[in-house]
Amino acid sequence: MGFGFGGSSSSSYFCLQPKLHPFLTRKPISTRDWRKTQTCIHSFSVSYQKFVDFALDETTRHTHLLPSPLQEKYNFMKSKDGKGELSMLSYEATKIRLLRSLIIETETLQVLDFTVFPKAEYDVPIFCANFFTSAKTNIVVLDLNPLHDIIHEYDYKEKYFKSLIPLGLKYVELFPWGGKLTSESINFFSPIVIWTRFTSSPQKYDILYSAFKDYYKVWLELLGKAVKERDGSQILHNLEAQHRYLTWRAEKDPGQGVLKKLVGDSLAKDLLRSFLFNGVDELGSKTFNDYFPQYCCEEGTLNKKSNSVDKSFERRPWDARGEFIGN
Ligand code: BLA
Repeated sequence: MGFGFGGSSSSSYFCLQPKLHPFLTRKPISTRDWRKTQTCIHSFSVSYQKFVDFALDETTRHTHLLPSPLQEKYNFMKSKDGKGELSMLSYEATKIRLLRSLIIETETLQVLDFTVFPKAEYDVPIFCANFFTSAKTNIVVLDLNPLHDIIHEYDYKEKYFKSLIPLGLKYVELFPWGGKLTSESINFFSPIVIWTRFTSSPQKYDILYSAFKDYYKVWLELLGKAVKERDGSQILHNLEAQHRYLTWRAEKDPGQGVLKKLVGDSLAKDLLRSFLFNGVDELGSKTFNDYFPQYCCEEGTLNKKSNSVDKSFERRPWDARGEFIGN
C-alpha cells in the first residue's frame, strides 16, 4: 500500500504560531530531532474525536442511545508496536441496529470509520463516514449510502435523495471527485457522496467537519421521520440489502491492510467481521460470491486484488440534478 508508517515531514511545522487549530494535535517529532535542531518542530495531525462527539450528542437529542453488547469486548486496543491506539464505541437505539465508530491514532496516521446501520424495519440509508489521514494525503468518503438501487429504482431515490441534492452541491466544488472506483462502490454511493482526496490543511478539516455535521443532521432527520415497515417481505428485502452491504465492506474494505499491520491478521479479521461490519455472519447466509459473482475467478476462488476488477468513474457520475450519467 502506498503510505508509510515512517516520518511525517509534509505535516511538520515550524513553531511560531501561538494557538493551535482546534482539530490539530501537537506532537514533537522526536526528542533527538528537537535537540539537534534547537528549534520547535512539530508534526500536526487531525483528531477525529470531535466528529464522533458531535454525532453522539446530536443523536441523543433525537433518540435514546443504549450501549451495544459489543462495547464490552470492543473498546480500546493498542497496536502491536505499542505506539498506536484504536478506540471503539458502539450503541443501539429504537431505530438503530448499530452505531459504531473506530478511531485510529498512530504517530503517522489517523482514521475515522463511523457508520450507522438502521434496523431492518427501516429502509433509511446507511450513514457512512470514512476518513483516512496520513502525512501525504487524506482519503474521504462521506455519504448516506442508499440501501437500495438508486440508479434503477426511481422511487427510492425520490424518497430519500431528491431533497438532498442541494446539500450535495454545496460540497461538490470544495471536495473534487477522488478518482476511479469500482462499479460496486458506485452502486453503494448516493448522488450526494463526498468521495475525495486532499492534502492536509486546517481549512480542509474545517470544511470536512461542516460537511460531516450537515450530512449527519439530515440523516438523523430522515431516520426520525422513517415509519416502521410492517410488510414482512419488505423487511426481508431491507435485511438482505444490509447483509449485501456488510458482505461487500467486510471483504473489500481498503483499510484491511492497515488494520492487519496495526493489530495482526486475526485481530484485524475479528474487528472487521464482528465489530465494524457486525451482522455479516448473522444477518444472512449468502456469500460474497453469491452477491458479487463478478469477483469470482475461474477456479471458483475469490479474486482478492481489488484492482483486478476494473475501476472506472474517473469523474463524478451524477449531474447537478442528481441524475446518473455514468454510462
Ligand atoms: C481507500 N476507501 C478507499 C477508497 C474508497 C474507500 C472508495 C479508494 C478507492 C478504493 O480503493 O476502492 C471507502 N469504499 C469505501 C467505502 C465504501 C466503499 C466507505 O465501497 C462503502 C461502500 N479506510 C477505512 C479504514 C482504514 C482505511 C478503517 O475505512 C484504515 C484502517 C484506509 N482507505 C484506506 C486506505 C485507502 C483507502 C489506506 C487507500 C487504499 C489504496 O490506495 O490501496
